[in-house]
Amino acid sequence: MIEKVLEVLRNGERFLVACHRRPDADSLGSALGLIKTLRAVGKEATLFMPEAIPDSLQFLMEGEQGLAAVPAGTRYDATWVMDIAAKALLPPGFPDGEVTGPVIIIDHHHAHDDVGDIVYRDTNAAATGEVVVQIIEGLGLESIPEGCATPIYAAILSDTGGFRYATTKPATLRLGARLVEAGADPWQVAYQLFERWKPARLRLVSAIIGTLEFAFDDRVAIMRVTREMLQACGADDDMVEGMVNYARGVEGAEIGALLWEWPVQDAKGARLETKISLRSSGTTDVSVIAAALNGGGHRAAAATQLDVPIDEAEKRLRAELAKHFG
Ligand SMILES: [Mn+2]
Repeated sequence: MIEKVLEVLRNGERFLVACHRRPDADSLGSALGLIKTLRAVGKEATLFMPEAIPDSLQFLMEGEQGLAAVPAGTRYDATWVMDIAAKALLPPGFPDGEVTGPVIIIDHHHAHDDVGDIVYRDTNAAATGEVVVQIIEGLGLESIPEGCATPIYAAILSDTGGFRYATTKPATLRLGARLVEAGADPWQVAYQLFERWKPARLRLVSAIIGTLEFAFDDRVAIMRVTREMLQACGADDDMVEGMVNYARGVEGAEIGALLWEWPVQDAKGARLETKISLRSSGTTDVSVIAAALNGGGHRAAAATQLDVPIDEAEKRLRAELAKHFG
């Protein structure tokens, strides 16, 4: 199937490369890795970036400018979307088919709905960044192209939690070594992604941990974050990333859950919906629970968003968990 992707790559000249909505290190790192790879083989490649890039990922940009909107009249031979599991995660303002050309999905999630004309998902890959290396190899390039090592290393480091998750295979570590040999700096990337916190984020950690509750004989740890908490801490939504891991980290907890109040403004009006992040410490497949609540993800990490206030979302989550733990 990667052959089909390589064929579009070889035949096209101008490409647009996008991330999923609210880009993370894997999505942005793999997008930048692909862009540099495309340029290394003489193609034109542009990043589509209609959203603000989180502070912790700015170091990956290295002077790269993303397009907030595609200029009128522009047409691409194909558009790539990196690390996207569902249509709802396309970035805001994603251009229509006349502008994008065929949409190519490069990903490693078990998808629950399909988006894209050509889809290449390697669910064995620890990160979409790993799939970009498959493309580099598929092109027959001898070495990692200039500028690719750091973004791809960041993609893999982030999605494996620093080479710690069960998705970390010998090949993942070997690839990490190759990327370091090609110029990625392990401490600099780890510092930017994991070790550099604003005071507001630490206040938020404290507030979120303050909501910790246990359910089902302590097998599930549940936390929440509200708009009020964010405001009181002077924190923003980007700072919530990764917080759910504190719940998973409680000894004895098989599942960590975070309920997150999420403002929505659409035809139905302004309201607060609830995002739910789920993490498994190993025994339970949280993608099954997320799927039952209309979401998706992996065995160890899954999520959904419910169009109800946070208390109602918690009730629904607990009802679903009761089927597994009740
Ligand atoms: Mn990913």
